[in-house]
Amino acid sequence: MERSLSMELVRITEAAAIASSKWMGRGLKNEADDAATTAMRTVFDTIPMRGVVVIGEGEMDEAPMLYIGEELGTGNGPEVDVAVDPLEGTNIVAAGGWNALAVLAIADRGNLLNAPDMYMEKIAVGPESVGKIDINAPVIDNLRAVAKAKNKNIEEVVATLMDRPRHQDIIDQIRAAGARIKLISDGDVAGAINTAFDQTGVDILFGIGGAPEGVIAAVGLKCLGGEIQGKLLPQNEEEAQRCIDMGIDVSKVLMMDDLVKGDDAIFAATGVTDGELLKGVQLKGGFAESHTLVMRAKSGTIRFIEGRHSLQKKPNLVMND
Ligand code: VTB
Repeated sequence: MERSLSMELVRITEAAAIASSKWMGRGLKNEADDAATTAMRTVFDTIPMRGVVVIGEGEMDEAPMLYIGEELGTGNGPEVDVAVDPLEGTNIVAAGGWNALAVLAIADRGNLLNAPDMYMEKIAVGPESVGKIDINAPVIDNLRAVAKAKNKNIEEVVATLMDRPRHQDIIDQIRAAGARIKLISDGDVAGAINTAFDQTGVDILFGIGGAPEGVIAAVGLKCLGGEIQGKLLPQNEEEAQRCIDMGIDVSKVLMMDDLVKGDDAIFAATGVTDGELLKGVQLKGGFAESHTLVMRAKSGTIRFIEGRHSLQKKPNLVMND
């Protein structure tokens, strides 16, 4: 896969983030999502690649979503799997909260797990703790392992997880272990990626979120040399059957290479609202400023890119009501 595709992905997530940022705090999550999706698709179709969406937002008849099986790109260039979440955190944008991202990952064709849209239990850590965690182990063991790997006391370790009643048991176990917690309202892709950056102050992600988000986070953590483990959690017969049809044994822990094979993969995320790692889009005087993280697993290069975009010259980024 050409490394120049990294910059093309930046253009795509920047466009999606800018378009959706207009909806920040307006209580209209679908509008924010549509704006991101439309912008993402428009820019995608100018990029030289033969992409197929393997992780998207729905089935074909649910347009305008970027649907699973949709072909993206000009139809020339490398054959890639595409995982998209045009707006990771629609509720966040609607409320003007923290850590909404426009996010995208690509890998060589066939290398991303075609994760069904169901829940996944996850545990994720940054590079120091790789190989030390086990999703099947008690919470306290994982906290101790991370503390040791990062040369911290357990009281200094910060776990992050989404604020959900289903996580109460994990929260209780973290508290009993003496570690600290950062609850997030939504957005466990950011939660997982943040574990690989000291400045975010989080060491480990626990909890149950979307499986597609788990695969996207896995690409990011592969680029960062971190680790995520996942277990699919079908909620009913139909979901259980879907896993069987896909040949996935739900009792099996999905490790990094099950989620994303090999290392020819690229991850890009642009902040829509402010987060610990990326600032959100700032709109001022006819310009939009964007903050993007782009990474390539093969080279391990991590770049933070700041963009300044003239909305006059890029009218397609300006959404009309
Ligand atoms: C999860 C999580 C996402 O939405 O899918 C969540 O992975 C939905 O969870 O990052 P609930 O069913 O508990 O609301 C996000 O937070 C945002 O898309």
